[in-house]
Amino acid sequence: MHNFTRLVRETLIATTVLLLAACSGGEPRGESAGGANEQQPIVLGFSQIGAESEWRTANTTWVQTAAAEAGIKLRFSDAQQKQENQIKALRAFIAQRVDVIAFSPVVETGWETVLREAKAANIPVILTDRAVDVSDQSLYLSLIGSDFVEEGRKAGRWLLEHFQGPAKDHTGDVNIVELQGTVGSAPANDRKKGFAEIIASDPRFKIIRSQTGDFTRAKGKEVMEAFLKAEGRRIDVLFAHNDDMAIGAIQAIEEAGMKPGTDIIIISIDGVKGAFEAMIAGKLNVTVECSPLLGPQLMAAVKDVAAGREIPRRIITEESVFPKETAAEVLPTRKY
Ligand code: GYE
Repeated sequence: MHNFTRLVRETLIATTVLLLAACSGGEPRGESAGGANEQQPIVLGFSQIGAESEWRTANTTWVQTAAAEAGIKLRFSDAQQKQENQIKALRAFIAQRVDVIAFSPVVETGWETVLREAKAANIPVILTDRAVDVSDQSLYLSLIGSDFVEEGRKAGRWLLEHFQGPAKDHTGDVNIVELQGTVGSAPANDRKKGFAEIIASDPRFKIIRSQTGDFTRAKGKEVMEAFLKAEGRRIDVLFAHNDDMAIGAIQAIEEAGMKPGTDIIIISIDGVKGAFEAMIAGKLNVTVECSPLLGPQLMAAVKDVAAGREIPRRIITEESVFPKETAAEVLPTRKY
C-alpha cells in the first residue's frame, strides 16, 4: 500500500512536470503567465561592427547596459569592421538558437543568404543603426536608427547658410573635400547623398576630392594629409562623415600649418564629446547629431518580438545640429 501511494505520487509529480514543460514551451519568452513561474531570460545575439569610433564604443556600452537592465541575456560579438566576421557571428547565433538576433550591418549588400538562414530557423532579426539592401523585405522585422540622408542634408544646409551669412564675402567657388565613411555602408552612402542634394542648389559649391577614411581618426588624418598635399590652400571646406575622421583631419591641417575651423571650415556628424571639445577650441565649426543611444529602444523591441507582439518597421532616432557657438553650454549635458 505504501509503495502504491509512492508510485501514484511520483507519477503525479512527473506528469505535472511534463505538463509545465509543455506549457512553458508554447509560451512566448519573458512573458510567463501571471509572473508566478521563474522567467526564462530572452537570449539576444548582437553582432556589432567594431570599435572604429567614439560613436561605436558609446553604442556598444548602451547596448550592453540596456540588455543588463532589461534582464536580457546578451551574446555580443565584435566583427572588427569585417562583413565576413559578422556573417560568421550570425551563423553562430543561428546554431545556438538564440531567441532574437540584432545586428548593425557594416555594409548594405551581401546579407540575403545568411538572413534567409535565420528566417528558415525561425529567428527574428532586428537591424540597429545601419540598413541592409535586400530584395526580400521579410528578412528583417525592423530597423532602429537614424535618418542618414537627413543628416547629410542638415550638414549641407548649415554650409549654405554659413556662406550666405558669416562667409558671404567669399568670392569664387567653395572648394569642398569630403571624408567618406566605410565604403558601401549606409551612413556613407546616405550622408553623401543628402549633402550633395542640398549643395547642388548653388553651383559655387564643388566637391573637389572625396575619399573614404573608414570612419576612423587614423585614416581621417591620413586621407586629409593626401588632400592637403594635392590641393593645399585651395580647400575651403571639409565635410567629414563622422567626428572621428574630422578630429584626425584637424591634426593633419594643424601639422600643415593651417588653422582648422578658420582656414578650413569643418562640418562633421555624430556629436561625440570629442567634437564638442574641438568646437570649444574653435577647431570644428559644427556637428550634426547622430545618436548611438539605441540600447533601450532595442531591448523594448526585443521583448515585444519575443512576446509575439508586432513592432514598427522603422524606429527613427531624434537628432539636432550643434554649431560651435552652442558647444560650451551643451557639452556638460552630452551622454556620449
Ligand atoms: O556615424 C560612425 C560610426 O553607423 C551611424 O558608424 C554609424 C556610424 C557613425 O563608426 O561614427
